[in-house]
Amino acid sequence: MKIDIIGDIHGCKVEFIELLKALGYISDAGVYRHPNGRKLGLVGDLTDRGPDSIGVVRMVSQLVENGNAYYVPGNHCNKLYRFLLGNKVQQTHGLETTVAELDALSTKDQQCFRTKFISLYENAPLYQVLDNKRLIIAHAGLKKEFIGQQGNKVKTFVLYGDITGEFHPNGMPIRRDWAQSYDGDAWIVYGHTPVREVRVVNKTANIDTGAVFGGKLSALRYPEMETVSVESSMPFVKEKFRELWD
Ligand SMILES: [Mn+2]
Repeated sequence: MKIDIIGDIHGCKVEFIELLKALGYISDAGVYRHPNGRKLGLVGDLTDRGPDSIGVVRMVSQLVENGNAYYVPGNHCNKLYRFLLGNKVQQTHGLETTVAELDALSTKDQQCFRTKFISLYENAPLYQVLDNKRLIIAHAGLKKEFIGQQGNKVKTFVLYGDITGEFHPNGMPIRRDWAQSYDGDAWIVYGHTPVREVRVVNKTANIDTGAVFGGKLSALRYPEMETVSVESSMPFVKEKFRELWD
């Protein structure tokens, strides 16, 4: 199978469309598809912080419904889902921007968005195993021993990464670099932790190049393992890129 896996979009709809075009996707009245039948893989965190979270969800929802995309949820998707269910969640870390977009919609459009997103989220697996188990997409990655497993430990890992429960002095959660010890046969393609360039370690690829923090929106073309990126129009936020910490 041929698939273009795209990292965390976070409401950057303009960059998303530009990347789809750069990858050769064509729009038929706003519905994107690839003339050679390539599929999209979306590793979650569609919303929050960027300018058009609702527009990105609408596009992805349609792509998944038409069978042109595989989607797995990220931690921001999980939080928006809990918000839409009516749970008490803190409107911070970018959720406040998505909620502001929602508040600006008519009641009917709010209901429509809610139904769409809940359906997208509930129909998504924690991670997708593709191409005869040769490729896995998961928001924050997956350890070899979790492949084929479900449950809360796996859910926490795919949503938040290999966290310790401790924090850096700047308030960011400590995340272990699980990719360094990954020795599985399947490629694990993931996002969640912004890096300046797509980072390949063992058979893992971090494709979150920080679009919403002024980096790039990137796609990894599988099986070619080529990267295609577009520059972000957002202001650069140096402290969001761990490799740039002093
Ligand atoms: Mn994330």
